[in-house]
Amino acid sequence: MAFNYDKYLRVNKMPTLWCWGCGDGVILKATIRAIEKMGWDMDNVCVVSGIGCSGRFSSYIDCNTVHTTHGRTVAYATGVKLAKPHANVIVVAGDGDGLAIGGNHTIHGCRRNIDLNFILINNFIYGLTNSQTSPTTPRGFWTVSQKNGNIDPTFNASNLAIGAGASFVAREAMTDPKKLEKILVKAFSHKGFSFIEVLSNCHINLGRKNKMLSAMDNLKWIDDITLPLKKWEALEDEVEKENILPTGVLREVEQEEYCDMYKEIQMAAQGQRAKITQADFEKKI
Ligand SMILES: Cc1ncc(C[n+]2csc(CCOP(=O)(O)OP(=O)(O)O)c2C)c(N)n1
Repeated sequence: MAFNYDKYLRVNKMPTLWCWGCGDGVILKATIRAIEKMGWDMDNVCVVSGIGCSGRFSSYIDCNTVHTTHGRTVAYATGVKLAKPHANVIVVAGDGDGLAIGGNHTIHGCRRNIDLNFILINNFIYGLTNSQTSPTTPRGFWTVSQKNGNIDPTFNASNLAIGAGASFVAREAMTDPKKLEKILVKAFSHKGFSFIEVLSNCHINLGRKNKMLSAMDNLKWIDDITLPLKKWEALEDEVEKENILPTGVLREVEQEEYCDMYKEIQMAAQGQRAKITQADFEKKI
């Protein structure tokens, strides 16, 4: 039977503003399918997204949504999760939103290990604003801000998340939506900060300006620069290894979760307050 996406979408907002062939739609569908697999009640799901093409995520999915300011997704989502620890919170950010202007928030979300599901849509460029260099733009690529080719070294986003302490880190390409759905289910099932780097295409603002003339060329390029983790580990040539991105679960560990620790502090503080009598209070002043 055909999957009923309408149940999860704000159909009155359709069609989306995304360009034809954009990976964002594939990622939205994979996310919805993963939510269905989790059996989550949409009234208990909150999607927080930033600014950018990826930021439109929260406009189209039908649940509690926050379309926040550029780069501030993790800050808002942290507030939501602390206020409603039982909510399932999904954060969606582009590589510019999550690694440039919001890079600071991202690393501290990872460090705190707060139970958020952070989907970083890495299309290697600032898509919405027409092709400025992002922290993941490959070296040598044409961008509107570096017309002679990008000279900035690139971030390996997943390695950054591992370094910052995220307890679940995975990378997958949207070229394989079924695999992506499975990884999202794993990430959603994990307690702690789940960082999922999803490689996606932007054939309009990255591809066609860098000799990938169609969406398919851009997707093929993504497949060319990725390998499943086991195959990547078996690569012997170190230079090749450095230029290929491994996909799959890259880190999965159990670590103390932030809301749990926060709850303990809250309870301790309330207990202390209960012990203070009116007489103590009067004595102090
Ligand atoms: C404070 C602030 N600075 C800059 C902008 C302009 N701006 C909007 S989206 C964007 C970049 C989006 O790129 P990315 O996060 O990679 O998302 P994509 O559009 O590729 O999904 C920028 C610079 C803004 N809206 N707010």
